[in-house]
Amino acid sequence: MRFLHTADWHVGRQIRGRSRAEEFRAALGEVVGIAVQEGVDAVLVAGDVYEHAAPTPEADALVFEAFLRLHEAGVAVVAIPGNHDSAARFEAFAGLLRSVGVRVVPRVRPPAEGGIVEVPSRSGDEVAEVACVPFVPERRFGDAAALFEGSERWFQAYAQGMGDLLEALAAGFTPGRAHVVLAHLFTDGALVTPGGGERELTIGMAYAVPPSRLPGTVSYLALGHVHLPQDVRGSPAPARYAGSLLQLDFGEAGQRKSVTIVDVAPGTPAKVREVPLTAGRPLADVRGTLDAVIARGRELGDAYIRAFVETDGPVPGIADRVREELPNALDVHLVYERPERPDGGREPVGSLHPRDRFVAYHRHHHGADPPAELMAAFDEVLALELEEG
Ligand SMILES: [Mn+2]
Repeated sequence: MRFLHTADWHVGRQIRGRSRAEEFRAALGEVVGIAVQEGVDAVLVAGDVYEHAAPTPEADALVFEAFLRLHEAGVAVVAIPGNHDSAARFEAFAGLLRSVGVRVVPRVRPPAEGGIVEVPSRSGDEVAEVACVPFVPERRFGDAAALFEGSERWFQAYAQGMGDLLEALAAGFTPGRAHVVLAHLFTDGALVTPGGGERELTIGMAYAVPPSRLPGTVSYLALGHVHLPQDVRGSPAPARYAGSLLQLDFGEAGQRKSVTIVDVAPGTPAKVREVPLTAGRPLADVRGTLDAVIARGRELGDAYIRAFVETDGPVPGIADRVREELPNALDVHLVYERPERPDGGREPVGSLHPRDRFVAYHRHHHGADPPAELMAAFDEVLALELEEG
């Protein structure tokens, strides 16, 4: 049987306040087109369908349109919520969506209680099984006692718990059928950017499952959560992050997006193939003098641009100038030598209090401390934020 594996749609995401609805419409249209052209039996959506837990009607319309078009083409869908989605909302829609061939598994369930979904082939003579692991919030794995045992222990408990959960689900498969796992989770060592780098090591990501704990008896693991399309290194069975539909932010600038076509058969590892997506507008970093940035920006057509303009010091109005010339320039930063700190070191931004981090941010981007009224507004927002926890 053949599946199309996609993930991390994040429908409803904007960029610097600009709508990307048309790009989502085009990219989802591309996904439907590939599913039809490849003659897949089902599309697997590995979570983060929406950007927000309470999506706008516009985002809903885009997702429902894609589901409906797949249904009309005779392609089934299996979908799970990611950390951006509301499981409760998915639960509310599950029955309705089922009537258009979309199987939603909103929460982790034992195999016999809906945790494993049967997917018949379009020809009707085969059935594959898809074990579903929606995103499990980290806090669910930390009971009160774990809170007092230090964070390392807690992360280990998460990895252990997720490993056990995957094993228990895999044990529920019916022998003689093709077995697939559909999960929204982070695996140890996944690359957030093509070269890896410091973004790999943010706090949330310590809640990772070691690839060696993924079940080795399945044909394929269709994963979501990491936006760079990639195979999972060190997994005992073929496993892959399909990646997002669009370059969602400048951290994903230049990334090639794709869907994965997966051929599965009982008892054998899947054959996996990447099909590129081209619908979204590219995101690009442009660096140089004012003239060079403008010239390069013009060459980039409809790409969203983050500009780094090299100057000798602060130049009032230069950002407006760049935006006038390049309507797609979303961020404009000035790059010039800052006076060194007395101790000659760089500011360890990651370890500072939010207030100090904001000051460091402002100094970095504007070459000066924030004005008093801005600081007062920041304090007000910070106080609210702390109150809400
Ligand atoms: Mn995501």
